[in-house]
Amino acid sequence: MAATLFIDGKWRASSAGRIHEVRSPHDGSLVTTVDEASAADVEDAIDAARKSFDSGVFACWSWRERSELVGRIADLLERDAKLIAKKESDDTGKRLIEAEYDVADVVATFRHFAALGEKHDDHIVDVGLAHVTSRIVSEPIGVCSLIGPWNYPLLQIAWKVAPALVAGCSFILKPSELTPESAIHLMQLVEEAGTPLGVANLILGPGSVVGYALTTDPRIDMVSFTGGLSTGKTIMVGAAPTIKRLALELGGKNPHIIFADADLEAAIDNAVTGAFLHSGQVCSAGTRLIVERSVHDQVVSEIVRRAKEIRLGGPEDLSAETGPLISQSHFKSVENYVAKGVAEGARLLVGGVRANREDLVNGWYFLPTVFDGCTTDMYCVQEESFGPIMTVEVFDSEREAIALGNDTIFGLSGGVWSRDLEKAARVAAGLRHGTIWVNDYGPYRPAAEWGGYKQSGNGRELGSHGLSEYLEIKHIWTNNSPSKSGWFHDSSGGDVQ
Ligand code: TXE
Repeated sequence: MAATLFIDGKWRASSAGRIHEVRSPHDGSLVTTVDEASAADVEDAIDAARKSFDSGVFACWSWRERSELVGRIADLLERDAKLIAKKESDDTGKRLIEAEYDVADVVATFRHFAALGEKHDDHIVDVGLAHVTSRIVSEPIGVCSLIGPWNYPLLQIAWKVAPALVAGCSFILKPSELTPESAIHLMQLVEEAGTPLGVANLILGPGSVVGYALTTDPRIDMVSFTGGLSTGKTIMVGAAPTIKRLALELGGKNPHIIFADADLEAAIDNAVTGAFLHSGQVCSAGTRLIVERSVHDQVVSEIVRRAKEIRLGGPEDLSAETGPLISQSHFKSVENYVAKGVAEGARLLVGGVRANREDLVNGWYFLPTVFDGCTTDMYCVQEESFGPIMTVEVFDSEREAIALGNDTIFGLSGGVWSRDLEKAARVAAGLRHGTIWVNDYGPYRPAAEWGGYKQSGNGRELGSHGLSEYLEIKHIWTNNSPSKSGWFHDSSGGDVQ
């Protein structure tokens, strides 16, 4: 096995000799083995990142030079797209075609930030004094820990690595221990593109082991994390003593509201996709259906019919529409979630159990599941399952639809379906979530900001704000005609001799 930790510009094996096995969620087979970093490796990576940043070796590059670097990485990602998609689909069990779409999105992300960097300029503000030049400059925030999840492994990492590089930061990247392969490949490309030594570092291992130092060490200036809410809270506590900047994307429990006057065929189709694509392992999955009472029966019976027909299958199965859950422990947590839903009185209409098809029984396949008769006080309505579980609630008025959509600690995304665009706009305005789709569900583009209200997180990724997260803003006030301040009345009244 080639060494898989990248520290200070060199590929290294774990200094503790620890190895981690990556297993296929599709059939449990061994995909690969990678190094698992020791505390000493993490220490070295933080040290390398800090030294490279403080030396100014990369921060002194112009915006144009850094943008060109990120553009070169995009070219290399495009060159290796098929190879990376295969690794990503091996690790996650997702369909190869889906992984290929994801890699195309990764390339688009790098191109977006490269273009943004090219356009970046410091600016002068008018402070109302002719003799003063007041310049606002953006500088890299420093050393960043970039921690990613397993559902869209390379894409979520791309949202962090690309802006960090354009901004001129140094970083330590830690992908999920379940899905490390595409991050290793990315780092090879970051190296090939000519990133200075020590700027980009890769640490592998479970968050519970290597995450602590990466999120608490005083030499880290910023943590950008995508993952679970409880991990996010732990990171926030650990980052507090040194007031690190935090960018957190912690998932959601996303309302998908269908009014009776909607284009129901399109709404139902998008409701099915929004909840069950990638088996619900999507932070913005529309798993909380909120439907107007008069069309409830029609909408729900049609969703159930379609949910039964969703075809599950492995990475190479061209007819498959979705794949397995990521791991045994995640599978168990989804099973428990369903059991809780049943116990609290939600009506199980379809699914709720493991897929029993012969070719799937060695993988973590869970059937698309619909719970009807749900109310906001239920666990299954409030908590994220991150599995293929849709809950259904009904509403009778516009005001009630908004209230239900906001009755959650999360605030990542939501959808509204109505042919009355003024009503849809009022509901979109009333929902406290970071992205609202009107008569659509799920698309995003790198040009538009992504992130959550409330406990879905802090800060924004993508758009232009996704770059600002990695910048400090400095104001430089230059007096072009120096004079006395006039505050201190020198008794000698004299000038300096
Ligand atoms: O996430 P974790 P898990 C949600 C989803 C899921 C739940 C738990 O509801 O069921 O989170 O998933 C690293 N310090 N999302 O347990 O543990 C870990 O190694 C620093 C939503 O897999 O949060 C991995 O790299 N890092 C989500 C990353 O955090 C730590 C995507 C995410 O893992 C750490 C994934 C620590 N103390 C899960 N502990 C989304 N927002 O899209 C773990 N990690």
